[in-house]
Amino acid sequence: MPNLRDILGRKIPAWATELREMVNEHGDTVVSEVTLAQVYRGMRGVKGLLCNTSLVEPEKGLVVRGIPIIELTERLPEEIFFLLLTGDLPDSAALTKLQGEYSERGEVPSYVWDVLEAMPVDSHPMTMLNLAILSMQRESKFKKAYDSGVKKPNYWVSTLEDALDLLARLPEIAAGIYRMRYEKGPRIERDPDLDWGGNFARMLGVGDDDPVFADMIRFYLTIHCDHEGGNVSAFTCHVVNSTLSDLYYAVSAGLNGLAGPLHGLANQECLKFVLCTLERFAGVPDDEQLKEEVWDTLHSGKVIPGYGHSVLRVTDPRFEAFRAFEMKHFPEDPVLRLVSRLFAVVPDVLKEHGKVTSPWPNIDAASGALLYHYGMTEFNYYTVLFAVSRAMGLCAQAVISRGMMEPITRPKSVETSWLSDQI
Ligand code: NMX
Ligand code: MLT
Repeated sequence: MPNLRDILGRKIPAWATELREMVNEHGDTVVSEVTLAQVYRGMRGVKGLLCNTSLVEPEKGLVVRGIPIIELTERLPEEIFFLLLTGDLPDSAALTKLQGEYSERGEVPSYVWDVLEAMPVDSHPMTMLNLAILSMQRESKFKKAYDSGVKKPNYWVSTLEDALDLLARLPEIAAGIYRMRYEKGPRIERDPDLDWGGNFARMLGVGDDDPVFADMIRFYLTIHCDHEGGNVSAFTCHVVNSTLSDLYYAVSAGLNGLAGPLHGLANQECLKFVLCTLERFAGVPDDEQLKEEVWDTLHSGKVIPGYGHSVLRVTDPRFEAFRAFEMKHFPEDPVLRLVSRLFAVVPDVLKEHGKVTSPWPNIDAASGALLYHYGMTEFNYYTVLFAVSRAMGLCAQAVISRGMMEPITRPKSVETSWLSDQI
């Protein structure tokens, strides 16, 4: 039965050749222009990056290898990783093979726990996760292969090895952080016969073995998998990977970006906002009170977490998928009811406010309600769950980028005086 390495071994050379021929023949074709405003505004909309794992369409949202995310929500995260990497969903034999790889590689080295235990007890869980990842850098198979002189067309092979090792271990590390950081008792051992998400749910020790909780974790891991190449975590990972740093460096760099409140940390900020509002009004406020609350937040100079997006111009389909899951399983939950009321109120307020390009909710507006419902009330942990999932996209992008033999990323910067000379 072919494994991922065999499958990619057939596909990657063909992808790389196609790209190289296109660049050789049409390298001077102009594909994007840059305005002066875009130089300042975070290169928004500039098409200057290659990413084949997924695409975010402003009016449609995330499309993974041609498939809208909404059609993938019942797939296992392992299937999604396979899809991101190869462009195809695995058949059951290929899925079993990948799950077997995870199972074989899943043991977390004991020094990782030593590192985590040595950290101050109030460390943010994202700091713990990233330090755990970095601590394993010494095991990088890419680093060893590079040092022993492996050739460029084969860089992706040991990068894939690193990706599989890292992804196999992440659920146990992330669950261990949850139990350690919030004093939930000893770590729970993984079950080598369980799937990646099911094992994560088991090791968190939440949800009293409720099968819906495990399904929720699988769903959560599937839906946060990737969001093309330009978001901060993917872009950062790509840049670091392009220096031939190994995946441990590159993924932790990317996830450090995810830990910002304008990116993945927005899920924690959103739940914090919801809980503060529930507390202030001793329950779900009416829409007028809520409007006032949203205006107060805006007037204080803060953003409304979970709303707005740099690319999307519609409600994020991932938000809709979360809401559908929540409405199906626990429609009466007060946190969820407030998330619904915010959805009814915030877009109009943001439109009236007049600053935001897109007033619609993104994934982070809904994801925390689910976790909270299951008793995961420690909202500063939520970005770790996002990170475990997003590591799939970062890893898949990095493997393919190595396969395509992309050079070091190095755009040109300019001075303000140069900009003013262009006017
Ligand atoms: N609340 C208040 N102001 C906002 C919001 C918001 N939710 N969204 C954008 N703005 C402001 C933004 O700060 C900017 O102000 P200024 O001109 O003073 O700098 C202005 O509106 C224009 O920004 P946009 O062009 O609409 O958005 P941009 O592409 O710069 O930023 C986000 C996109 C997602 C960073 C921004 O919408 C935001 O800060 N949202 C809240 C945080 C959030 O939900 N982040 C999660 C994104 C998804 N993820 O998981 O990573
Ligand atoms: C993401 O999932 O990475 C976010 O929606 C942010 C983005 O795409 O810019």
